[in-house]
This record gives sequence, structure tokens and C-alpha cells, in this order.
Amino acid sequence: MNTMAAMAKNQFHKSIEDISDQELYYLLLDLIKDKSKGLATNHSKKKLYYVSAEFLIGKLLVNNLLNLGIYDQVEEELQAHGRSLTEVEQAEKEPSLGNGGLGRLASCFLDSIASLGMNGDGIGLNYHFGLFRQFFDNNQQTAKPDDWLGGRTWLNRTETTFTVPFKNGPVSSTLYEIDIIGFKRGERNRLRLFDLDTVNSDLIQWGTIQFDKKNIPENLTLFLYPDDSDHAGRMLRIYQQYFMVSNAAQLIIREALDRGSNLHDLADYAVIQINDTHPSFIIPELIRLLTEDHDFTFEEAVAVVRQVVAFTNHTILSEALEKWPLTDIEAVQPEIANIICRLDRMIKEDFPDNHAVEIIDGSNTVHMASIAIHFGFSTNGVARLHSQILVNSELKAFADIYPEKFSNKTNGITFRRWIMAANPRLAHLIDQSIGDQWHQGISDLSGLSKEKDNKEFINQLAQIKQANKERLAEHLRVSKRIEIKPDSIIDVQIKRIHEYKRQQMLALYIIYKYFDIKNGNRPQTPITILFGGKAAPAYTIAQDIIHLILTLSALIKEDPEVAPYLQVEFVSNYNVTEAEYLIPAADISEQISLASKEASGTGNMKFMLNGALTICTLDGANVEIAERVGEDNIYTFGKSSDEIIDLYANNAYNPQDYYNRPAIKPLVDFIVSSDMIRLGHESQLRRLYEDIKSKDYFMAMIDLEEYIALKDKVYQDYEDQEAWLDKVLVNISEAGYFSSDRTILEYNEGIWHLEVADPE
Ligand code: 26Q
Repeated sequence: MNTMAAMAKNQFHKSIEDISDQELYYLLLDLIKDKSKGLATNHSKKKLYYVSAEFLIGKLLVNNLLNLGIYDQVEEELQAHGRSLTEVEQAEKEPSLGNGGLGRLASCFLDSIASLGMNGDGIGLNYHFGLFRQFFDNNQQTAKPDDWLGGRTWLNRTETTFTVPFKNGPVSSTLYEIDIIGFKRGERNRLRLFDLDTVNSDLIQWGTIQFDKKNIPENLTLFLYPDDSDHAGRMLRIYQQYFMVSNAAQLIIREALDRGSNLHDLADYAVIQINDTHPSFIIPELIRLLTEDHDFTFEEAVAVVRQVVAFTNHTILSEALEKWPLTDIEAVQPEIANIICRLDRMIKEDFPDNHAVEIIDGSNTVHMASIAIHFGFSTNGVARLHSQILVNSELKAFADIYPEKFSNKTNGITFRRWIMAANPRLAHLIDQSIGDQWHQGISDLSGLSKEKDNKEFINQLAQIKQANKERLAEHLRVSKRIEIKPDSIIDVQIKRIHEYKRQQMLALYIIYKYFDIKNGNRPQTPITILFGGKAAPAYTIAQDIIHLILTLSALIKEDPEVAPYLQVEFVSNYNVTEAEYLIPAADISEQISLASKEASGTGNMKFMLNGALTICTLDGANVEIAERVGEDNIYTFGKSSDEIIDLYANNAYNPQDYYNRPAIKPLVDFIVSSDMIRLGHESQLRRLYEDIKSKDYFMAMIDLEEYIALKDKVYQDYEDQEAWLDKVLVNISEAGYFSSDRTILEYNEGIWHLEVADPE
């Protein structure tokens, strides 16, 4: 490692003691990139391509050091010079090339694929600006561009370029790559991100996320999910998707040919997993390339595609099921539109009058999921309940035709990032108890249950939680100017802001608790409720929910009767880095979506692994968490998904019935009380109030009374620390199932059939 001192001298003419954190970060970046270049790449015949519009990568420095197996060595070396990785890490900007769960899942999967020694790359877009940076101003969210490319990054520019034929003329692409280092196996895969050299950030109206949406060569990869509230924005998304998949398909074909495929046998060389429907134009694009450039007949091309594409569904919210007007697709790429029409005719011939499975509907709108299900060989959901709902209701018409295509692959999270990097103290404690087998592969943590009566172990568990709370408090103080009490109960809801996730229900609980404390019922241990999450700028109700929470937070702060016992904070700009501080410090994990709406959730798994107890509805993967830990070790409440699905089917939820209940009305009315209006914006508070009272489409009130009663019990239970820590231990011991290594092994077993290298 003497090289580090030499590199410092060489690059910065200074010693390690004297260079800045930024310089030290650049030095480590070079060092790791260099080491990574020397790693082997996987050459097995069949290769997976995980195509995704999002990769929510997070910082890579610590993860790469861990996976290279040189973290301790580098940290020691730095310490010898009075430096530390914790500080250096601050200089890294996180690539936020994703919105939420789906993008973070893709990144966990890449880590697991590489760490299991499978041949598989990610393919996506190199957005110049990731998900917007969130600020709060006047109790409102404001969005600013996230310039993650300023400075040096993990990207490597390659010589690879393709031509993408848009109707308005061809553009040429450039491929960038980020190495994905497998955990301690001397191998790497890659995340391949396509871009254009002509993108121009001067198009952005200074300081905003607005830009000229029509100048495609200059804006194509400028932003992740550009605002699609107008037609130009929606067109741009189609341009982005086609650009992504055309490059992906050309790359996949080229690599298969290089490895000896004649393309008729493409399925022996490639399997393409598409992350939701956003990459589903890859189906017509492969058909186009095979027929135009490789002498395939249409039927031959369809047959090949049907063997190589597999689809994962991540949502059952009907508004998130992607559909595009055929005319818009035509305007971007007429040949693709033509192929889609031809595929549509095939389906209409095979399944006459089955409108539920048609690709193009009566209004000439293309249903992306239909393309993916008919012309892929596999469709999977992301948690058992979600997959059941797909088969039994949302996608029933398809499952009836192709029962063999449908399966479940319950999501997982990479333990390398979500405990080894984010909570090293806990990782070490686990190592001391059960060894380090769990770092990779089937992560069995169940051996920890032997520590149940080990006072010393349990005590250390408690101390680690306390240390993580202090670390969070320090982080919030320095980076967000928020002061929290490190010895309070830390209760956390962090995720995208969406009505179905019901942040507004937790807000109504806070109003209840505010009244309760004013009535003299003071909590024994102070409570800190932390929110984090971004709202789509065009999603009005989500903006209003943020406003409600920020206003409540301000109101409680200025009330001396309540503030000593209850604190509410909205942590701005929630991202992977913030999650790494928040999750290890949490006592309580809020997973309170309206049953049937959250496909899986993956935050729920991260909290469990880090020793928080879950309060949840029986939705998504919560069901499987509850099943594993047993009812004594989790707090479940609320209507079942079957009941909710019935209510929607019969249009039988009437918000007034709930609003008029004596326990609920005062809470909802408080949103527009004079106290709130004094601190907030009346029109906005009123808009949310009216919505909850008269629409409440995601039924925030239906489970509210049960939620209130249960939350008070959770806080009460916390006071018996011995019993609480028993439950914490059960949660950690049962978390092994939720390793993304397990998930990836299941994808491989059931869908991909790649060669798996022997474990190291
Ligand atoms: C919709 C229409 C047009 C264009 C884009 C979209 C769009 C974009 C993003 C639809 C959905 C998304 C993101 C979905 C997502 O993040 N889903 C989450 O996926 C996680 C991983 O499987 C699950 O754990 C979460 O439950 C699910 O919400």
C-alpha cells in the first residue's frame, strides 16, 4: 500500500497527511479502478443482461474496498497517516440514477450476481443528472438538478459506439462502464451505461430541473424520468427507452456473435431480464435487428426473442402500468411501431376477442406489459403476495393462457452494503457469534438464536444500536442542521412519497399523539419520528403530504408542552447514503402501505436486518417477514389485501363513514386548524384535507384506529428493553432469507440457468 503515499506525491505533490479528503478520494478511486482492471471477467457461455431504466447505485468506495477484500488494509494505512475512510467517503457523490425500490433492487442484484460468480451485466442509461436533489423551503419541497458527474467518477468511457436509428435521423451512442466487483472472488462484471456525446446541460434553465424537452440530441440522457406531465416530456421518455434498448440489443447481439453464436441459438448465449416494462421495446428492437441485419424471417426472429426475454413486474398500481399511444411510438421509430402492430395481429389471431390480453387497445394505445408477457418466456412478481395478486387478479387473463410462465421471486437486499458497509459493528458482532459464512451465498443467520440468553451479546446489540443512533444524530446535526435526541425512540418511515404508502396516516397518528401529550399522557422515553423521501414534482397530493408533515414538525417544535416528548423531522434529500445512516439507527420500521398496493418493499428487509422492529400491514414482503419472525416479534395491523381488493372491486369504501368517527374526525379536522394554517399554507392544507375527507383513494382512514392503538403498544413495549431486544434478535436471526444472493440463486434456478462458479 506504499503506493498510496507515492500516488499522493505523484498526483498532488503532497503527503497523505496533507491532501484534502477530495484528493484522497480521487487517489483511492484511481487505486481501486486500477485493481479492478486486473480482475478476471467471466467468460462462461451464457450471459445475463439485466436491462433497467434505473440503477440506484449509491456510493461505491466502501463497497468496492469491501468486495476487493482490502477495506481493513486501506483503513489501517489511512489511520497511520491520521486519516479515515469515513471522512474520505464524504467526498464521494452518490450516483442517484434511480427513483426508489426498483432501481435499488437492480443495484443489489448486480452486487449479488457478481458476488455469486455469475456472468451478468447491467445495461442502462448514463443520465447526466440523477434524481433531483430535494430541499425544503417554506415547508415545501423544491427540486434542484443533481449534478453527479461534476468531478471524477467510477465511470470508464469505452470505445464502443452504436448507431440508433430514430425517425428524425440516426444518433450515435457512447458506452460507459462501471466495474461491479464480486465479493472477494477476484472477478468483476460491469454496469454498462449508454450516453450521447451531444448532450448539453446548458439546456437546463439555471437552478431548476426545467429544460428544452424537444431537442433530443442534446437532452436525451440529461435527466432520469423527465417530467412527463406534457406531451414533449412523454415523447422524451419514449426516445430514452428506445435509445436504451436499441443499444442494449446491439450490444447483446455483438457479444453473442463474438462468443460464437449464430443468433438462432441466441438463447444459449444470452438471457435478458427486463426490470419492469420500461425496457420492453427491446422485444421489437431485437426482431428488427434480426430481420433487417441478420436475414431472419419475422417468425424466426419472434421464436428467438421468445426464448431470451424475461420480465419482472414491480407494481400493480394501474396508473403505473405503462402504455403509450401508437402514434407517439410511430413518431419516434416507425419500424418499431410496425413490428408492434404485427405482434398485435398475431395475438389478436391467437386470442380473438380477449381484450384483456391485447397489445394495442381500441384507443390505439400500446400496453407494454402485454408485449413483455406474450413475447417473453417468464413473468415474475417480487414477493409471494404480489405474485399471487398478479396471477389471480391483475394479470389473470395472461396467467390463464400461460400458467407456466408465471413465478415469484421474493426480493432481497445485498448484505455487503446493507449490513457490512452500513453497520460494521453489527456485522462484526455477528461474525464473532456465527462466523462469516453469511457474507456471501445462502446467508443463514439463524445460528444467532443461540444468543437469546447471552446477556453479554444482547447488551452489545443494545450498545451498537445506541452507537448508531449517536452516529445518525451527529450526521443530521452536521449535514442537515437537525438536532435529535440520541437516546429517544427512533421511529422511521423512509421511501418515495406516495398516497398508497400512507405517510399521511402516520401524520394523522402524529396529530393524535400531539393531542394525547397535551392531555398530559407523556411518553416515558421521548419519541423521534423521522421521515425521508422525495415526491414526484407533478404529484400534487404527495407535495401536500410533505407540506403537512413539515408544518406539523414546526408546530410541535414551538410547543413546549409537547416538544420534550415528541419530535418530528423530515430528512431532506433521502437517498442511499441517508438510508445508510438512518436504517442502522432505527428502532421502529414503518411499513404501512394499504394492503395489496406495495409489491414487495425492500426497506422493510434492511430495517429487520439492522435490528429494528416492524410495524406493518400484511402487504408485499411484510407477509413473509411476519411469517418468519412469528407474530410475537412483529406488529401487524389493518385490513387484509383480499378485503381491500374487494372494496375496490365493489367501490365500497366510503371515506365519510370513517371521517365521521369520533376518534378520527378531530385528527383530520386539525389539518385545517388555525394553528396549522398559521404555520402552513391554507390552500394546500385545505386541498389535502378535502382529499382525505371525501376521496381518500388509498384509504388512509380505514386502518387508522387500529394503527393508533398498535403504535401506542409498540412504544409501550419499547420500555421493556429486555423483551424488546429478544424480538430484535429474532428479527436479525430470521433476516437471512432476505439476502439478494438467495433471490439471485432463485432467478438463476428458475429463469436464467447460468453456470454458477464454485464458491470461493
Ligand atoms: C410508469 C409509467 C411510465 C413510465 C414510467 C413508469 C414507472 C416508473 C418507475 C413505473 C414504476 C416505477 C417504479 C416502480 C418501483 O420502484 N417499484 C418498487 O419496486 C420495488 C422492487 O421490486 C418494490 O419493492 C416496491 O414495492 C415497488 O413499489
